[in-house]
This record gives sequence, C-alpha cells and structure tokens, in this order.
Amino acid sequence: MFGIVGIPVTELAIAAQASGIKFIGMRNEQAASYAASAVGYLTGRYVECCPAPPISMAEEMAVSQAVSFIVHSRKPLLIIGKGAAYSRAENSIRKLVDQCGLPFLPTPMGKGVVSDSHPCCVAAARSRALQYADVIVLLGARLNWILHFGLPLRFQPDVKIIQVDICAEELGNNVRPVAALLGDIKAVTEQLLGQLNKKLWKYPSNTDWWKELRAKVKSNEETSKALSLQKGLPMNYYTVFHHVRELLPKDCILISEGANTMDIGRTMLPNYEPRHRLDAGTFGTMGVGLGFAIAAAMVAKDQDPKQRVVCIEGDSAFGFSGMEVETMCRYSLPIIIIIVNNNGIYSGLDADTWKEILKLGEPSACVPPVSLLPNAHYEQIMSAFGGKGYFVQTPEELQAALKASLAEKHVPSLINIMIDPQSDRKKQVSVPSFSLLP
Ligand SMILES: Cc1ncc(C[n+]2csc(CCOP(=O)(O)OP(=O)(O)O)c2C)c(N)n1
Ligand SMILES: [Mg+2]
Repeated sequence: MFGIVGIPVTELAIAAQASGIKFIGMRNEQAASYAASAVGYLTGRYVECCPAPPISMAEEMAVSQAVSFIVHSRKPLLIIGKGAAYSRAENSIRKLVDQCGLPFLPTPMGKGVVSDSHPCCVAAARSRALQYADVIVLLGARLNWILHFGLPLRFQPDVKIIQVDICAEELGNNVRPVAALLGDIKAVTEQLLGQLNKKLWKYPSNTDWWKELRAKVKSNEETSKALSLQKGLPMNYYTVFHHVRELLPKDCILISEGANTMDIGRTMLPNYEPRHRLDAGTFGTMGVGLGFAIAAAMVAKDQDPKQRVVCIEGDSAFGFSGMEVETMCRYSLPIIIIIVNNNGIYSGLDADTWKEILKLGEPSACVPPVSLLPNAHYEQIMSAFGGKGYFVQTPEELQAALKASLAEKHVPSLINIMIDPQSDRKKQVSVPSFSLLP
C-alpha cells in the first residue's frame, strides 16, 4: 500500500500495517499512485476482493480475415505493445514470431515481450518498418502519438491494420482496421497461431522487405555505435548509454523518463524479458520514474531480492518527483538512479554561456525556457539522506560509480552524469513534411 498519512488516513495506514499489509509512505500522492499502478503491472495481481476477469476471445470470422491479410502481405510487421506485456502473452507471441518469421517492433513498454536481441526485432529500423509496411498487426499496441497515430507520412496511406485489443473503444481509433480482433492478447494470439499453423505458413526470410529491414538495422546500429565510441568530453548520450549497457545486469528492471534521455535510452538499452521496462509511456508524463522505481524495488524485494532496479532520468524529469529519494533511503531500497544531465529540457547551456546570458538582464526575461541551472549537483540530494551520490564527468568515473552502486545492496545511489548540454539524438529518417505553400 502506497500513500501519505494525515487525518484520517493515519489510522488507515496503521490498521493496514496491523493486518499485515506493508505501507510505504511516499512524499507526494501522485508518486504513490504511480507506484501502486506499477505493482499491478509488474505482478499481475488483482485486487484481492475481485475475481480474475474472464478471458475473452475474438470472433473466428475476424481471426480468419486477419490471417488472410497476413498470408497475402508483402511487407508484414507485428507491433508488440504494453497490452501484450500486461496480458502475459509472451510465450504465445514468441511462438508466433518464431514460427512465422515475422519482423516485429516493440513499443516502449512492449520491449522484452520478445527479446530485443531476437533476430526478428527491427527496432533499430523503426521508422523504415512503420513507413513501408503493408500489413501491420497491432498486438496490444495503440495508434496514439507514440505510433504517430498510424497516419501518413509515417505510414503508408493504404496500410492494412489488424488490431488486437482487449478494449472495444480502442478499435478503429485514428485508422480503420481491416480486421478488428476484440479479446485477450494471449488468447487471440493463440487463435491466430492455430489458423496460421493449419496453413503451415511462414514469411520467407529472403524477401526484399527482410533485406531492406536488415540493411537499415545494420546501418542505424553502425551510426549509433560510432556515436557511442566518440572519445570527446563532455560525453554525449550514446557514450553514456554504451557504458551503462556494458555494466547493467540483463535481468534488471529499467525505468526511464525524460525526452532525449528516454528516447535514446530506449534504443540503446536492450530488454530481454517482459515487464522489465517502465517508462513515461502513452502520455509521456514526466514524474513517474521514482514512484515506479520504488514499486519495482518493493516487488523485487518480495520476489527476487538480487534483482536490481535502475532508474534512468533526464535532469528535468528527475525534478518532478525528486524528493522520493528520501523515501528510497527511508526504506533502504538499493535503487540506482542515473541522471543524464544536460542542464535542461531537451538541451541546455554550458556554465560560461549561462553567465553571459545572466548579464543580459532580468533572468525571467532572458533565460531560455528549456534551460535548467548548469552543473546542478543532484547527487547531493541523495547523500543528504544517507544514500550514495556520485558526480560523474568521464567514462571512467561513470564505470567506477556504476560498479560501486551495483555492489551496494541496501542503500540507494544516484549517479549524476554531466553530458554535453548540446548533445542531440542522431538524425531521424527524414519524412517529407507537409508544405503550406500551394
Ligand atoms: C507532467 C509533464 N510536464 C511537462 C512535460 C513536458 N516535457 C516533455 S519532456 C520534458 C523533460 C525533458 O527533459 P529531461 O528530462 O532533462 O530530458 P532530456 O531531453 O534533456 O534528456 C518535459 C518537461 C511532460 N511531458 N510532462
Ligand atoms: Mg535534460
């Protein structure tokens, strides 16, 4: 149970503890509710008083229609969403990918349902896969802004969408599907598999589509690798994530929020297991990270005390719920917070430029709205409460700090990594923009 006491909640919290329910006192209700939602997601536990909901299956007719579109597709793509992780559909979806040889793309929290290291994963060619697929199967993924609403120019205008979702209101949102499969993702995937198996259908691995996707995966991975191996200081995002990836245990729970920090981290930090990534998700809401991390650490303590929880935050994102570091220290949760600090929201200013800007006059009139204070020592917030804080400027310091944090079993750590405030993500695939001119 997560909450904050006050009259009359204090009695409730005490009563909960007396009846054997753990109570985690948070610093803000919003973080408490994020934490509670994350426990549900990670454990799949239903409220004790409610029976588990019935498992619904799609109409056989809709399944047959979907299968017909899949087997006639030239450029198929599976998109695996958070719904697939929620419904614990990983075994069925892995079977679908393995048996049919279909390229797949996970959404941010769909990562790990099928491992990012699977040869059919085309996450590194995301834009290309979305832009040219002719048939897309959405498995618990929704055509919201994370997927560019399913609309051109990010998608083909005549792309055929097969939508699998538990929620009837979601069917047909933004794009009208050619087949709408209403039901539990796991059950419906089994239905699809049943029919595809009868046809002994497999998407060939030597099609032009596969060749195009593989070439794009390779070239994008090479670009990221070149950026991650740059030796200059301050570091860029890619160098930071490269070193973090080298040291993180494969089974850790990764939590992330921020803009560039979250987006680049998604591509640079692989997930191997389902429900091992929590991030700002559908609405990109900043402030979720520390509550999620506390929830994940409580679940880990219960189920697998050796499992590590790593929370990767932009410096702005961290500020939203930063006081929850006290909660982490109070309950001795060995969470590792990594702040990728670029002195701002999307980008910031270096200390010298900052000083020059202040000379221009009243700060509220001339400080760029995206800027935060340069070189803020966020790690001191952690040490103020007895946790471990590290201020890091080089790859060597980063490695040392992360190794020390991973060795720490009872106390949280915060690694504040200064990066180039102008560091950016690599160029996106350019999509021609609409012109307002005739
Ligand atoms: C609740 C909320 N308020 C504001 C925003 C707008 N917003 C989007 S990303 C972001 C922070 C990005 O900065 P940072 O976390 O430092 O990541 P960076 O891009 O610098 O790596 C903000 C404030 C939001 N998404 N959610
Ligand atoms: Mg930032």
